[in-house]
Amino acid sequence: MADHGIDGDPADRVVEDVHRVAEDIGTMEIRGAATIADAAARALGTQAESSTAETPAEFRAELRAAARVLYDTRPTAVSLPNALRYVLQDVDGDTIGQLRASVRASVSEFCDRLDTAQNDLGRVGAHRLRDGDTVMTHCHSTDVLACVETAVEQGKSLSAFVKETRPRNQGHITAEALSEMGVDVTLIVDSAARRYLDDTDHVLVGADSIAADGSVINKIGTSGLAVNARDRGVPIVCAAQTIKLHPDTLTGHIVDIEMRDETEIVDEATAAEIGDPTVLNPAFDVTPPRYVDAIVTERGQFPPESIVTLMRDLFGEGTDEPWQEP
Ligand code: RUB
Repeated sequence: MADHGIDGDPADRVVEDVHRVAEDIGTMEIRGAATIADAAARALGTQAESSTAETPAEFRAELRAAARVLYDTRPTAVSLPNALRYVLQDVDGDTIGQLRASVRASVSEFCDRLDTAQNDLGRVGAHRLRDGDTVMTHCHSTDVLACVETAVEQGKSLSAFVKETRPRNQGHITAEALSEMGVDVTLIVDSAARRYLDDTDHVLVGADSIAADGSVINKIGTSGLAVNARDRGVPIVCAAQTIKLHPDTLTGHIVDIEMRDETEIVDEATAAEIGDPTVLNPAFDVTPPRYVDAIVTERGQFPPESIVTLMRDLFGEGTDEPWQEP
């Protein structure tokens, strides 16, 4: 019997499906902040449904262990811990059946809210887009796509410069999605962005995290694009549901920027041919608020510097980590 009153290590009872989701997040089979949040919440639901715990204490410990497996996958998108927090904070009941039902309800409520928030955000963001406008995108953001899709549904005809977004080429996913919506898509290499900004009406990017000072943490290359857009006088808008607000930055926490494997940039044989240089592969960067015109959320549009007020309303002054052992 362990100190916390349960048999064995709860980590050993995290179900295979949760490990699979964690693996898919780590390898980016599941990617993008909103999609990661949805998958993580559902994985906690799977853990609850599959649990063979014999006591409520065991059940709760297993759930926390599953959350830790998911939490440890990727560090930058705050939607992941925010999703885990949402599901874990209200696990309520005296029996395993009640606890399971409580998790089921929280997961379903969370995923519904995520969908609703994205639709609402899409309607807010679509107001910025006019018939005939051209947007420029970076990476693949479902929040950005929601804005464009709503505008298209409103009958607006749009064109897009889509940056391919090295090294993983998420721009290809964006290009396909925009084409399916009927947007006229032009794919460009990342370094061609400045060349085409003079033909662009809006730069639209998503976010993995928004810091309390209004900084936008998003796919590497966002900050360079924003600086260029400001120089060319093109507004840069970040579409980000409030689940992307990083509550820990209210208390001075710095958002951890994920460093990914160098083989995403250059394979081992090519690296050897070119003298085995040091390769650095940061997945995200930080765009200071002075380069961002607006953050579009499901609660409306905000100048980045004012986002702290919304963050405080939603999260209070700080957060806990309910996946840690009490
Ligand atoms: C994805 C990325 C996206 C945000 C927002 O990075 O930077 O812009 O996650 O996406 P990666 P969404 O491909 O490394 O996960 O709007 O879908 O939440």
